[in-house]
Amino acid sequence: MPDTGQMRLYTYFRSSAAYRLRIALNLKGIDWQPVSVNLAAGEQRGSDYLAVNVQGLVPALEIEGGETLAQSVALLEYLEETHPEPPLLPAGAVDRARVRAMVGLIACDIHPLNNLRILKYLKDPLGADQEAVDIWYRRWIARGFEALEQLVAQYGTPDGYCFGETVTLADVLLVPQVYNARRFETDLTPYPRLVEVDARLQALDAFADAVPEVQPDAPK
Ligand SMILES: N[C@@H](CCC(=O)N[C@@H](CS)C(=O)NCC(=O)O)C(=O)O
Repeated sequence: MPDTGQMRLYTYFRSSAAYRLRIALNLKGIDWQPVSVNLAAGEQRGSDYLAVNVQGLVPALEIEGGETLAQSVALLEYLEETHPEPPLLPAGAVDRARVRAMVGLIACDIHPLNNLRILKYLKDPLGADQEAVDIWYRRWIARGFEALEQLVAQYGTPDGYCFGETVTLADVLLVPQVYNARRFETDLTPYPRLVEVDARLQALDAFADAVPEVQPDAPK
């Protein structure tokens, strides 16, 4: 594509990994444009998209200058380094590690187990029915959220977010994961702090504008 100096996000309205990037791009006030990859139609496995991201996963981000990068957490870190305002990591090394631990809890220990290709594989060839897949899905959210609830109780503040008083990368990952949890009817009553922080975040424009249902590729 010609270089317009604008970032392009390869996204799908329902992809929670792409949702993270939509939030971060909005928070940082970056001018970006969506390029839709229809995961339900399998476009991520087509040769056009594989030329963009060899893994066949969204998101991918075409940066100013035309290079394309992949992996949502690497992309979030890239944005943090190149567009430091507003910061999405705290100042001290220990605090940054704590926020990154929350990010890892979601990005490494919940999300990959519940990805579309994993759910499909559970059904075929492994033979799980939809009920078993739903149980699997909710189990890994519950294991992660039980721990995250405690971390947010420890490091969040009563009127703040996952970590302290300002929005961090932990919040950028929390909201899409709570969205997924609700979509699969996970019981969230054991995680009152996560629900509270999620509601506070959703009231912010950067988060509201990133919601799957308001994306141009969402079904009308
Ligand atoms: N670790 C990757 C995961 C990306 C990922 O799993 N993306 C999902 C959507 S949320 C996807 O493209 N799935 C397509 C598929 O499973 O075929 C990241 O954080 O970017």
